[in-house]
Amino acid sequence: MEALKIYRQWSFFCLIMVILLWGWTMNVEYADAKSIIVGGNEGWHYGYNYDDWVSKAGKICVNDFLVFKYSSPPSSPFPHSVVLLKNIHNYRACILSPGRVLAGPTQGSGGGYAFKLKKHQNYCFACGMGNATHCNAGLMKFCVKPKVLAEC
Ligand SMILES: [Cu+2]
Repeated sequence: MEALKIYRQWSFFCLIMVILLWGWTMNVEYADAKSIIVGGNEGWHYGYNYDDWVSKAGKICVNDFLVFKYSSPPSSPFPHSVVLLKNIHNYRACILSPGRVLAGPTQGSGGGYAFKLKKHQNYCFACGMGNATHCNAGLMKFCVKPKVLAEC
């Protein structure tokens, strides 16, 4: 009888530990997700060095959101967009066409356009406007590889 009682107490203890551990790991996975405004106070505009910005942006992690903020055409004569480039070669040469347009000129106003970094992989972004001049001369391009959660 005594052995059964100890066994029951022990299994109850184990169950509680599993629940606590599960709660803790879930917390680790979701509590740290941040929204990072691309360019900080500068936002997403022509002539700001986004390679430089991303190198100083601090830890960018899997599940974080990158938020692109830029004004819409009526209030801004220089519309912007957000393109997810196909690879790092296309980033270097500003080749936009095989990329995917994530947000058009009207999607950067208000809270901005948020993109979730779901995986531990390289993501390269550029502005798709002006026949790639915003990407080339305007420096509106950068790549980021979000850190795995264990490193965040
Ligand atoms: Cu642009």
